[in-house]
Amino acid sequence: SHATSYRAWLQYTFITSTTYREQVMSLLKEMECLNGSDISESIEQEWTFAIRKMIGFQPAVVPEVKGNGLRIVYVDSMEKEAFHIKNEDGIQILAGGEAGALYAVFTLLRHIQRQGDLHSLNMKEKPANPLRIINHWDNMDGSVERGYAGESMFYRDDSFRENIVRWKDYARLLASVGINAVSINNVNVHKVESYLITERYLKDVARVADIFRAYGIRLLLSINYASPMEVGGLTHADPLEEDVAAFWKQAFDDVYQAIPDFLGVVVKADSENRPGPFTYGRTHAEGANMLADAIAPHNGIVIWRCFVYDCHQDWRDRTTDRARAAYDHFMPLDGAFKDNVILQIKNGPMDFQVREPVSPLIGALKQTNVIVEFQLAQEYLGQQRHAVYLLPQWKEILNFDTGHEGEGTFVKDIASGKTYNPTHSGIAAVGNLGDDYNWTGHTLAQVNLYGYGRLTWDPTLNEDDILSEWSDLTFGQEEHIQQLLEAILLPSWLTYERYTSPLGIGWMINPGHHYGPNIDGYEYDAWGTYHFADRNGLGVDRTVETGTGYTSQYAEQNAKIYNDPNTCPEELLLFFHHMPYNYELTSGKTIIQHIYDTHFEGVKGVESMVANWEALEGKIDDKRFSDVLERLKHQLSHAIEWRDIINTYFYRKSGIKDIHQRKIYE
Ligand code: GCW
Repeated sequence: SHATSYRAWLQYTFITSTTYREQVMSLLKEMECLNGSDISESIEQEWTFAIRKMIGFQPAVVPEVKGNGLRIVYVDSMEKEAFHIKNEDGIQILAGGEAGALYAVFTLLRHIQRQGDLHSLNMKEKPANPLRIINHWDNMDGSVERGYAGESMFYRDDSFRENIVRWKDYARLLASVGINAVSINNVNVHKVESYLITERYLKDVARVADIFRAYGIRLLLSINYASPMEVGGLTHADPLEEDVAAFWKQAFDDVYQAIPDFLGVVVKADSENRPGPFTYGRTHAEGANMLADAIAPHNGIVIWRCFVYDCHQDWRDRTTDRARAAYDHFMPLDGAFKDNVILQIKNGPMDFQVREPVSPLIGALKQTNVIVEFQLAQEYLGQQRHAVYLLPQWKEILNFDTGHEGEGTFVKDIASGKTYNPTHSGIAAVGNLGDDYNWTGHTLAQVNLYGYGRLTWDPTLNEDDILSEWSDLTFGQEEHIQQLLEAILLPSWLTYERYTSPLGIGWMINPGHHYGPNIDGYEYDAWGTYHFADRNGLGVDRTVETGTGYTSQYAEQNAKIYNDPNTCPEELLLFFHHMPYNYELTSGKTIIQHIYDTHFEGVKGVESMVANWEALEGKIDDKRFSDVLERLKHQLSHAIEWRDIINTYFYRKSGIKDIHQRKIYE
């Protein structure tokens, strides 16, 4: 009974329409075989397996398709990952390379599962983003940092697991939505993981790479900046010293010896107490460029994360602003990084909160390769116990106009490379997977992985269409099911926002594990995440005149809008301004009344999620039905906890009553 959950959106459910099946049988009874490479084998396997399951016959793989059948033709003039599926003298896939053909096959299978028309086929696609990455935060002891779906699927007890089938199924899931790169260890690289780039583990890493390679996915490893000392036995890790450079050169030679198409490394340096070039008085550029030079002979890349801020702040100090940090650190280095270095920037300036403005670094860096980082793991969004469909949030971010090259400088075009034409660019996301039977803990969290892939492939897809695709593929093509899932998931991000922290303020969660409400949990802590609520109001003053000046990091137009509470988008009002409780919003409500109202509404929202899910009983398999129901019920009780704690807290602070006299505990 775990199998349906495990198959996620690759169910390949038997199609009951005889007419449609007969059509597929006649048009696609054979497939012309390919050249026998790893990817070719995957293509043939995926195609024949899925057709057999959906249609009930096994298409023959033949040297030459004579009549009707599927033919794959490689076209030199097309880009490697691009394809064109058409019905002209039979169904043909034109592709720029094997990866393109693989993506085409998955696209066609999706089309067939949804009983799409096969006569007028004409699908011409190529990915918008060159790099479409999942970052795992897996540790070799088997734990996953911010993992909410069981243990690591890669490691246990400081060794690689014998998990070939699962790795392959994972690769299939990823390739089916166009992901082309994966890093398999936590960016916080501890002692044991530092040895992943050495003989001790390279054979195992290569085994994973082999499996992924057959699905067009390239491997990345996170590295420890102090490895020259911890692994190499040197006394320092100064990037400008020759012995350090030599250590890395040798390390990369070894890695490429084992994995010739290794993509590169991910580095978290001088961030949250991790080692980095600062120790030696070197800049991020000096630190990254040394690695870039060492890996360049193998055409590797260095992905350097920008999550750098003062994590030993003093809450008494109102001038230091964590939100400013990434821009302050990296903006002066624009243009100083080598061509094979890419800066990976979190979508917001803080840390994956339910609502943040877009990071001001995105768009501002014009001469530097950039990757935008999202988080599929719902660290601050209910940890995959709450159902939150993340696509609406990502769409908003990707469609944000940074204004750096005039009107219309959208985040999605910066990520895709369209705006500045960099050597490398794309999108990465922290994964939400583990070894749970359903991959993502919450079965509905599968939609975020699916949607992430689809959106990085084509950021112009909208969240509704992605959701209906996913729902058809995952739960069957029934309108009623789809409508209920839409009712549950489309508003779920806003619902989550309503019952948690208001108007862009963020945080208000329990320190450490980050689950559940704790309004003052971080208020007097060192992490720079404050709300500054007092008896008159709350919010962080980030204006130029009286605050931290953060607003000035945006292009002029945005800076102006954010700097003024009257023009600041209200959902971000408290991110940028400290405002009185009785300030009137455009809705005519005061801030305090808005807080009360949204918290009552948020709980109502979850109530209807539960009711809508209950209406699915008997329409989907019992296992998925009851597992999700259990989580939704937990979400409801937890939303009530959030509502009551937030409402009581602000009632006590402000002394202002709810005008509707609902129950607020005193
Ligand atoms: O979101 C924070 C997490 C840390 C994480 C860090 C990062 C891997 O709380 O657990 O460390 O971000 O992105 O590096």
